[in-house]
Amino acid sequence: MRIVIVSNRLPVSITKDKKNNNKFQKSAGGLVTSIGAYTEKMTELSYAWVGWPGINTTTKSEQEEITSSLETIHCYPVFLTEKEMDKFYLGFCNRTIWPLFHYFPTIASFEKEHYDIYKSVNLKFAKALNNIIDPKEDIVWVHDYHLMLLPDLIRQNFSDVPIGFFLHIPFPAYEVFQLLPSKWRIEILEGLLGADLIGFHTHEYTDNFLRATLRFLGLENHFGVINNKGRLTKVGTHPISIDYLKFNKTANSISVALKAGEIKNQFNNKKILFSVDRLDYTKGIINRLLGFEYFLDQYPDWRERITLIIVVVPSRTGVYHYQQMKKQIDETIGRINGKLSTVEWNPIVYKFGSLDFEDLAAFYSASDIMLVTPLRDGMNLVAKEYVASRVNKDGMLILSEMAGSAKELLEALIINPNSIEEIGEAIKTALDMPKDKEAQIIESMQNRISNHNVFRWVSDYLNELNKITLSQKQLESQ
Ligand code: GDG
Repeated sequence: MRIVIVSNRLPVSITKDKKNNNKFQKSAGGLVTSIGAYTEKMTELSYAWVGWPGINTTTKSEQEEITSSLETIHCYPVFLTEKEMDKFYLGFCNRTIWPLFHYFPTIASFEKEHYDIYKSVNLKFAKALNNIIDPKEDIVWVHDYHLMLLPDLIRQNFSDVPIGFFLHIPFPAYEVFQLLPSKWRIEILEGLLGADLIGFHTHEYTDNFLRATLRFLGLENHFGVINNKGRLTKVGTHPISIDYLKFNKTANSISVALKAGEIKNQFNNKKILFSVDRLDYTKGIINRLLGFEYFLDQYPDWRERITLIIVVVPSRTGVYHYQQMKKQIDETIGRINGKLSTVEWNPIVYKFGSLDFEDLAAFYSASDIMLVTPLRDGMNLVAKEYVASRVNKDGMLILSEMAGSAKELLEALIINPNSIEEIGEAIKTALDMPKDKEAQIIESMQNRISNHNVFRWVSDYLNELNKITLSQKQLESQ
């Protein structure tokens, strides 16, 4: 059996070094962290990964060269033109679906040309897969909102191959999904129903999808199974997770412990609040900064005794709202630091860039409080990674109720990210929390994540996919 993973981006991106040679760079983001943790452990030939290689304009010979070098790591590139990247990726994916599915309808655009190119790029992926899929050996697993039409396009060419689909972002409530023009929303639902199993992070997203299929396609479900003209699709909740041991062991390693010690010394053993996310208006970065400012205004005794370290990883910088968000973050940090800094202290230390894995682990280790405040987030892996990294069972997680992970990490300090006051007060509660209570909370969350780690997520998902394909065969033999 081989798993063919299909996602918009490959787990590695091709970049050019100074001598114009191709080099591989690990792609960023939650999808690659989670699926990559699984593929790293897989044996050769047991998987293939299909996606965009991160580079646009290349000649035919360059494409051939990239294709053969990627083949050595089981990756198969789908090349996109600049126009496709503009209208498909920056356009329909990130100006229509992303804002809409994260409940930002007022900034979503609905341009027909973007949708037309979204369709043609999904078709391009389907054509590429015709040369890759072996229907006797393969299971196909399509990921995320960029490729929602793909399951049905694959199904048209391969009637029996098992197809899974997983959505990494929320599936919105019926009234929000309804904002998509009717032809598009129907095609999207039908596209997804080409899969045997459609997975979501939470029961709410699953229910939203089932309601949409009932209202827009008139399809009932029986315990999550939809029978669409004799073809069964199971719709289920499969909350994604992390490689728990990797984070826990890295945090326990000598090199990371030393780095964490250096960070604490650098900040003179002040309390450290930490946050890290991709640049995104969904992540609630401004409210987090305002929550910290509220805390320092309400509890001035804490000034000069606490620092917020905030890391923002560049993302989608070609989209207007991301450029605006970056400007707003820079200005808000400048304003708060300008207002409160002293000769010896800056309340906020800000990095716009990414950290290497060991540095990220060291910051998780060195931080007394982790702030995760998205306005909306499918799951949020950072919250789970912080908990897994607390080897001494201390520290505290402040977590937005709008993140899928809040459904699992119930013991964290759960806040509503639209309330600056709640964020600020939660910082105070975390600082005042007795050590034994911290230990109880962290341990309980660790137990849950270590049991339900990313490997369990994959195996549960694949078992469920297997079950539904068997039911389909039984139905066909009746
Ligand atoms: C999407 C959904 C869902 C971040 N900065 C650095 C870094 N990261 C890594 C984190 C984490 C990942 O990127 C981010 O994952 P999230 O889940 O927090 O967020 P998205 O990228 O928006 O992911 C999300 C996820 O898919 C999975 O389904 O949870 O809701 O939006 O793993 O560690 N890694 C390193 N340096 C950084 O600076 N090394």
